[in-house]
Amino acid sequence: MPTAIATPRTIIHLDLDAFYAAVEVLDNPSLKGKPLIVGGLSNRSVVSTASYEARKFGVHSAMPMVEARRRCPMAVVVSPRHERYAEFSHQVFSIFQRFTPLVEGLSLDEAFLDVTQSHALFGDGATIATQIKACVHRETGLTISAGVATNKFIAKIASDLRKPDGLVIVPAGTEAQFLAPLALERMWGVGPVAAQKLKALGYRTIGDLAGTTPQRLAQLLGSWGVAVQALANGLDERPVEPDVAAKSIGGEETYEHDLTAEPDLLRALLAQTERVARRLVNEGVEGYTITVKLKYADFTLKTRRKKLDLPVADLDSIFAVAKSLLPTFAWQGQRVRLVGIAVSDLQEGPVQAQLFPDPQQEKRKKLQQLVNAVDSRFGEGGLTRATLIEPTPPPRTPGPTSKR
Ligand code: TTP
Ligand code: MG
Repeated sequence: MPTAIATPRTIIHLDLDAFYAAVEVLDNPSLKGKPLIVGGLSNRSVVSTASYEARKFGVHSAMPMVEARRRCPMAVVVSPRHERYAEFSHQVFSIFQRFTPLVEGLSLDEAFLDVTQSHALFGDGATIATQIKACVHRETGLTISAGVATNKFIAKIASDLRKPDGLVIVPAGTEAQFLAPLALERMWGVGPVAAQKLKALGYRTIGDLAGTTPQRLAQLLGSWGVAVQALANGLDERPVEPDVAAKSIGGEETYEHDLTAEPDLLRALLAQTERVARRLVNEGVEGYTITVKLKYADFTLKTRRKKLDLPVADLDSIFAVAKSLLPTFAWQGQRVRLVGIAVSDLQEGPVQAQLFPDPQQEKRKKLQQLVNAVDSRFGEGGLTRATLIEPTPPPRTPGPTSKR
């Protein structure tokens, strides 16, 4: 009997280029092309990051600010604005989510995506990475580097090789060949001390590590040596583990004709909410935060969000919040080209130990499950509730406050 050969996975590692510095340049274009350092202003601070122009002078993350200024006295120094970076991060991660739910964030600017199941919809790994890079650039102005490979280890090394704005693809079967010439400093788990020790023994490249025995590496590096040897041979089985809490589920659409009337906006919002509610239930999650997003004809993007006391996953609850957020946008007189909604602060649902479950909410959840079942039999939009989009009466109390 022929043995089944497992299809290789497609893993993409993505990492924004000079992230904090790039955001500062977007918000203040006069900084473009200049050496820029982001970090605290006191003498005891360290560098958070430096623009590529400042890196030419030897400035890098974690360097004492005093030393950085000495190396690059003409650099502009700005202090970090974490909330602003989080907003960009949120936007970038919501782009990742369009291509796969399997997104594992490592930091604000870095994630692994497993797109093995996304090929039928979006193409091969290289095509998906290219699309993600284009979306990130078009929608945020940032550049991001990507590595595409059959596992996390190779994808991460690949994304770093051609920074900034890099794209490196390592086809299945070429992993060991790709790694062999690389300096052993690029190895995960080989810190500067271990690297020194290995170099003294004549090891220079990852290929040198691959060629030795696991026993020998275990002697040199301790128990970690066996894993290092497997990695050096391009073997890494670790799965991409999505972080539910950091994730958001969203839907948005750019309309061919700009929307100007409230019923049209509500219809658009409802259509997106239906998609989102369906996905939430399918993925078995519910969320606390609802964000509505409008893009006007002049491309300005506005968002409003509301955090709820209880998580929701059903169409009616999400749409009610979305509808209540609409009056908080100054959309009248604007032409709206894009409408979007997202649910975030997710958790696995439903909540197990709710002391007094809200029967209404339970009912709505059941109804949503039913809608999903009908839709999967009759195609999307099998059931749409027209009553949901009746005109909103003018709010008698001020609308919900927004974070932004
Ligand atoms: P990195 O991805 O390590 O660096 P980077 O995005 O600035 O540059 P590149 O990826 O192109 O090499 O880190 C992401 C952000 O995290 C960075 O912009 C600032 C912050 N950071 C710190 O605050 N301190 C640090 O020591 C590091 C490494 C990063
Ligand atoms: Mg980065």
